[in-house]
Amino acid sequence: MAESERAGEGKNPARAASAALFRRAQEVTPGGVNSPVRAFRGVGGEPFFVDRAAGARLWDADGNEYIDYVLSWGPLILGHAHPAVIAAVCDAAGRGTSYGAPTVGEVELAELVREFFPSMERLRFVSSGTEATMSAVRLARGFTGRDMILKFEGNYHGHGDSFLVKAGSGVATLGLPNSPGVPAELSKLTLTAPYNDLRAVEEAFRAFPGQIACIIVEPVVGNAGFLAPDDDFLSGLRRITEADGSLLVFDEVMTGFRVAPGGAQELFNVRPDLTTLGKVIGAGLPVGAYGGRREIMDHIAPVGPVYQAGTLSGNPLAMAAGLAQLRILRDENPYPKLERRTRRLVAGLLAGAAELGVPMVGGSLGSMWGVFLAAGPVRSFEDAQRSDAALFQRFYHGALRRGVFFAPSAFEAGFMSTAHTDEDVDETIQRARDALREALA
Ligand code: HOZ
Repeated sequence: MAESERAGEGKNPARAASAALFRRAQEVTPGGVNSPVRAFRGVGGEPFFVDRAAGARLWDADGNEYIDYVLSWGPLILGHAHPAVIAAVCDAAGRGTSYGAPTVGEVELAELVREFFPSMERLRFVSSGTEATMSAVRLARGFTGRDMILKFEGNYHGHGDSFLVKAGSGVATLGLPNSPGVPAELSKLTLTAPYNDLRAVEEAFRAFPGQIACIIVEPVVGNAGFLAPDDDFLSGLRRITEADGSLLVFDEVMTGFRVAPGGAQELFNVRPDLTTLGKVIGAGLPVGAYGGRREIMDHIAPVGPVYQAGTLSGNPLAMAAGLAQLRILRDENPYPKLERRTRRLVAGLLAGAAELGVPMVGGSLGSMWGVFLAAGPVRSFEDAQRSDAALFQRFYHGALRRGVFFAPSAFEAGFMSTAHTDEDVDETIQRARDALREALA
């Protein structure tokens, strides 16, 4: 496509229907959204409202088309509305939407998840990633008899009370270091350390020996932008927790089935005590899971005394969707192709920035990726906060006007699906370069 034609794609698309919906939504919902990052406060302007999606694409209420790299914040590895997933959901729905009693789908999905994640010797389904992390931490506390936990700055583990201390994702996007409503006494039990800083972790364990129930970590961070662990970081956490009798919890809500089929624990060969997973095991339907060593999981009711329950846990529609997606991932192994395509995207974005003289760094693992408009290496949340927020906002809207939907915050990762083609990726690189050129002007 000629450059003059491409420039036309930068014109403001009509968004009257989205604007009207956003006005209506704000009358009934705080900020007009049901999850804060969606409100676009991280990039300014207003969100579009989605009408439908298929494969790698979304269409908004005004009919504008976007190549989607948010993918419902990760779970849609096969893209939107994959025929096998839709067929499985429709078939399950025809047999009832919820029973509050066990089904074969729960057993089959648990067995399949364990094939990918052997460290999850026993696992329990819940309804969201937040529920999974809250339950895992309760279990860690119940198992060890300790109250403190340690998390990392810029890591986000859902909106459970214990996690809203120096958290990433929407908490970072809105600049809310701690949330009112969380009792100070509870926040005091959450210690924090900079990501990739083993010395800080060692100091915390020296200060509170035998008192920290667990370390919970995004082994590859997706909620402060994309941050990869240093070579010795995850194995260092394993060593420190083991020495202290504390548990290591990998929050693989974002990384599970993404950075490798078996998540970061497979990629980095570190076996956590507990793992949490999210919507990916339901192909985007509301589901999560936590699991780990058998003797720890046996502390959960009804076997043990740590209580956790839910009517929608193991919901039959979510189980059916998850089984459809994970069976395809197991049988077709799209991972090498996904990884190559994700690398192609990041390399193209970096090359475009370099051509324009814009400092940008970035990377990917498997089909999870991210870039920062920053010069130096970005290894921590503090580094991530040094990226150029004003330029990111202009770049973001330029890309959106050109039909590319990146996450509306500098503190979120991007994703790739099997539905994205090389042509989609090349088109994205070109449009992003045009958006960056415009943002500089
Ligand atoms: N906090 C989520 C991403 N890390 C965003 C959830 C949403 O808005 O759907």
